[in-house]
Amino acid sequence: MIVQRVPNVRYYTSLPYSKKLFCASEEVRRGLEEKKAIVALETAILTHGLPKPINIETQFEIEQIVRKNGCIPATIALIDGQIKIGLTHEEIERLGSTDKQTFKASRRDLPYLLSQKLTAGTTVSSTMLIAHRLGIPIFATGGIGGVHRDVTDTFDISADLDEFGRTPVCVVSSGVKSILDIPRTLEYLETKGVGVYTYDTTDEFPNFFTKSSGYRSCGSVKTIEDAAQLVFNMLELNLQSGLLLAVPIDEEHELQGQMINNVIEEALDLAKKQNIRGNKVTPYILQEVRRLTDGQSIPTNQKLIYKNAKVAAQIAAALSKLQY
Ligand code: PSU
Ligand code: MN
Repeated sequence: MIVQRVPNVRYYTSLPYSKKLFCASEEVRRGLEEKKAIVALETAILTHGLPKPINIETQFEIEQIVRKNGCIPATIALIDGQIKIGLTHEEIERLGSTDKQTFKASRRDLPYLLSQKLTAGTTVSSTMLIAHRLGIPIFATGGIGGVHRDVTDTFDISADLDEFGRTPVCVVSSGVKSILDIPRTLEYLETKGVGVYTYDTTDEFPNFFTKSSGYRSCGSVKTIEDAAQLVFNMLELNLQSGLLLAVPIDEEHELQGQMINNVIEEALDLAKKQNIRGNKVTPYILQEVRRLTDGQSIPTNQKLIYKNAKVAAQIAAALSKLQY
């Protein structure tokens, strides 16, 4: 049966978006016109999540994986006051190697950073928003932001979560970072009407550095075809809210559970003592986790992103076959 297209499902339309502020690479532009499979990628991992020069290598590898699986990578960042979609190697190197602290662009920061002609890595919230403006419904990353464990004192809830509530993009990630409060994050997503599914044989919600958190997602998605159908339905229903597809890390790359939990506790404690606030919290904790694990968290972080990129690309390829 042919389902009637919903006219305002953005994926199907070539959108009018500000040519002044948005600049897609030739490859992405052509991909969009020809309705090729595209995977959006964020750059806050590059500017704030991983240390130099591993961050740059990792970004190149993620793009390679997306290509190998038949899709176009659309890496998104703010460069000199423009939103770039599809970066050159030079732009990735520049973003990943600037010495002075590069900006971290969340949804709220976009108008200001653009007005000041600045350069910034985009977080999950701003990357979702930009991907959606262009009609790209699949986005791969490591972990999304969420409700912080000390939320009752700090009110720290990532803007990523509200973005899921209002932007129809499927984010493929290893769940939320385990530095966060997982049950509260899941509750918050439920309130926002966001479906959370595990790409595995069970509905166990992953724990970023390890496979299981002890909490459950809304269900399990066992095949790429099912995942593509899920995204297709999100678009056809014109839900105007997103989906989180959580992909657990492969067992051979997991970190040891007790060790990583202790390290996270210590990093959180340090952040509190140093009075780290606002958008500095997540980068600070990730950096301390790296230091306290003697860098052991890095290969795990890379491996999970690579797996997410592969799964996202396979879903995007399958989704492009469902569209007509
Ligand atoms: N996951 C990682 N590393 C990161 C991030 C997520 O493994 O650097 C970034 C993402 O870009 C996410 C952001 O959107 O951290 C969340 O920041 P905050 O908690 O300040 O909202
Ligand atoms: Mn925050």
